[in-house]
Amino acid sequence: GATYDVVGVQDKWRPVWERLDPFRPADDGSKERRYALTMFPYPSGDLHMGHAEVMALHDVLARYWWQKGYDVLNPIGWDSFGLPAENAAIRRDEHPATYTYANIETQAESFRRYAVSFDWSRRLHTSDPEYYRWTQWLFLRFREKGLAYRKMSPVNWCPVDQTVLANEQVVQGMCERCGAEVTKRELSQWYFKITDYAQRLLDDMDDLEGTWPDRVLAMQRNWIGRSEGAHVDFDIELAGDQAGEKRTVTVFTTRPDTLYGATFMVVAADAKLAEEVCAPEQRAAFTAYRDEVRKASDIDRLSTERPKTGVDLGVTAVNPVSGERIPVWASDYVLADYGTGAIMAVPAHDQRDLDFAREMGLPVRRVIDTGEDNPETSGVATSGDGTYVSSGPLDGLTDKATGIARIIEQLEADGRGTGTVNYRLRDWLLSRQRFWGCPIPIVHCEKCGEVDVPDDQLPIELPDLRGADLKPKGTSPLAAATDWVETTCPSCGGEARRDTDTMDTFVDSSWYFLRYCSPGKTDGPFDREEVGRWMPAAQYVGGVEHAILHLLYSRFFTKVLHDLGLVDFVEPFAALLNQGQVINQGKAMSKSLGNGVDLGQQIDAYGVDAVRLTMVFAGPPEDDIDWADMSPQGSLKFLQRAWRLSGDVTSEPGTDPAGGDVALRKATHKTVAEADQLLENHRFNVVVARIMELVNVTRKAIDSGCGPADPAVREAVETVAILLSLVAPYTAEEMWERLGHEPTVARVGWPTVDPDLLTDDTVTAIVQIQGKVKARLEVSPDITEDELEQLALADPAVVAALEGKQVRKVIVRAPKLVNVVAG
Ligand code: ANZ
Ligand code: ZN
Repeated sequence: GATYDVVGVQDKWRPVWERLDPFRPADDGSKERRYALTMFPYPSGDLHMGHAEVMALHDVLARYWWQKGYDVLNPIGWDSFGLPAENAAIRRDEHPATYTYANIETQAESFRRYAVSFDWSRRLHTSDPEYYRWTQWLFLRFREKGLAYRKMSPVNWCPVDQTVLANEQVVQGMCERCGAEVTKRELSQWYFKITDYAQRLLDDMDDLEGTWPDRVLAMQRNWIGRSEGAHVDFDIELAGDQAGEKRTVTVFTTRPDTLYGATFMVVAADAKLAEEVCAPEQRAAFTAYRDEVRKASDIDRLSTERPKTGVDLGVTAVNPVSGERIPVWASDYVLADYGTGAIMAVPAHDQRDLDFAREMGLPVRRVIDTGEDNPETSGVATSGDGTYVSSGPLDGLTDKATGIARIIEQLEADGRGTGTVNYRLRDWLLSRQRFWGCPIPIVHCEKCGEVDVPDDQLPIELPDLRGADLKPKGTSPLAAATDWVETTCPSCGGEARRDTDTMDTFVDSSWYFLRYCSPGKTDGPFDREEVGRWMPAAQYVGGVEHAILHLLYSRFFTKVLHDLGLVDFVEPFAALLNQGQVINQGKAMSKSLGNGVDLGQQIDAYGVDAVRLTMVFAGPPEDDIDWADMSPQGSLKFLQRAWRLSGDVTSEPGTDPAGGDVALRKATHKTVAEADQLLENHRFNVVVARIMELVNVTRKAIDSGCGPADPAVREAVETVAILLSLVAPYTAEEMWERLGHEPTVARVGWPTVDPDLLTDDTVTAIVQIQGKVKARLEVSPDITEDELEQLALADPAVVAALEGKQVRKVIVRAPKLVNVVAG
């Protein structure tokens, strides 16, 4: 018979779909709305297997929602600013814009061929001036709220990319992008005050429980890092020409109840404080030490493995509850930008303090007796519960919570401290010394300082710089565009200079999902009402690598926009699905391993539908897919089998299925009902398995059952086409046409399930005698009570059990239970 031409059907249907444009939401309120959002791509190269997977999974859901009768918003755009494109452009000696927009066209073409059900009319690129105009506008609104500010501080610096990095972009002390070891630099940079939102970012996660992966919620909680504890004030008695003076230093501790065990204080070596309190005779040693420390990464510094180093600052601090005098040291294991940058060291109950004490010969005093060996001799700090000792008023207590509460009470009464909450989260450093990003809309004026660019002068467009050297040199390439940099101050009209840094691209991606709701809006970033109709997005699909970067930033943006009165909700994404990775031979695909799989080649060999089907069928969406274990060839064979069914149907379109073969009808209706449940629970792979089963049952019915003219066959094959439209749109459309219908099958609607056809053929009835199960009978679900009683009493096992007994009573609950009372 005819063979199925995979490539031919792709060329045939693409133009038809482009003409029909079937995936534009009506947005008129006639149907319930659903926003299907997928993480937009970076335009660095063509699409790869990872994109193919996420798009296949995402599209199952979007197409399912269309079939279910929702009004679906499924937009696409490009996260088109950023380092990867800029670096690639430098390597190729091209302008980043040339490279970026060429890649976008390539990717867009690939997405269309891959037949993702996007609404192309909403397409956006974050590097378009009409988009970044509003990124700049939002920055200015943040600034008005005091949520965007500039400060001088030591920042993460990537020596290869020659730019600063956010904390979130430093992974194990390395640059997230290039892997270089990150160092510190003292620079004046722009920040977003995400720390103001730490508690709300935590609290609102309760609403995401169950619809976001636990893993992502745990990572965000950990990143925000809430610690309850206390601020405790110690007075430092200064030395040298400051002798006789006191300086109050506050420490952050999670264990104020161990205050009587504090035997020394440690100040971060790179904090200003260390330099300020250092005694003159220790200054030389201190300065040498600090310069060494500046080179190390935070991860190394916090490691318990690392040998402890430090310098005695030559001054003493006074314990606020005991009056005891303790030495003050500087060390690198205390971080300058966590807590207050100073700690009270309790070596008996904190291992890092104990290691330091032993290294430096400082005293150790146990204040909680846990029954374990004394840390002073064992070298092992104890952190568990026990009885307070050598702790003044706490002595004899055994409850930690009470101990903490009592000390905080006392500190607060004496004005020497307060209970407090500390967060690990730092403000979001957003300036980058690179060209290909959104310019920061600020002008620096000698007289007026930092001046906002007025809204009506936005966008501040990037200077062309075509032909200029964009290689990173540690200052922004924008600084070289003299004509662009030199401007007039919007406030006083005098000479001024533009800010030459650009924004982190995570700023661009923190609000793109809002812009999709109001494409082309020219008098604002988005329309509050339009956004309110679609948001929060019903489902966001994307990689877990964004757990603490993009997903945290987007949540923060949404909350700020809420507080600015620009949106009515506080969380952007109601549900989140993290797909697994596509790997090959058990390993992540990489150039060096030579195990990369080329998506284009796979599509050329097996067709789009087989690749999509393979991705969906591989397993639960969250699991990794090892391409080496997959069989796109097998997927293609299945699609051919399904397609062949559509050529065998001999009844006319519109034939009433009633009266058709009941067994086949039942199989069809059961498949639809199950698929519904499975799709709601994201068990897409099982849906494919069910479609395969239905194809097999239908093939049997045609060849050796009711035959191709039976109306149940048409019903079954049409159902296969509709279900397949979620996964294999080309094959489904081709089948639909062969069945005598007009395109497009993607919008015909979900098949109606007849509940009468969902009943099983038999049910299991249980026969009990005196409450004990004696027999199980397979009976018709419509069996009458009399029939069931007769069947039960005739069953051999029941007859045997009743031998010699008299049946006193029979209770029948058809079709499931017969209870016999005998004696
Ligand atoms: C005394 C103490 C006794 C502590 C004890 C712990 C156990 P988390 O939970 O991570 O917030 N610390 C405070 N600021 C620090 C800094 N800038 N660099 C390094 N360590 C710092 O940890 C809080 C605890 O880490 C604080 O409580 C402090 O040590 C230390 F048995 O104070 B603790
Ligand atoms: Zn001015």
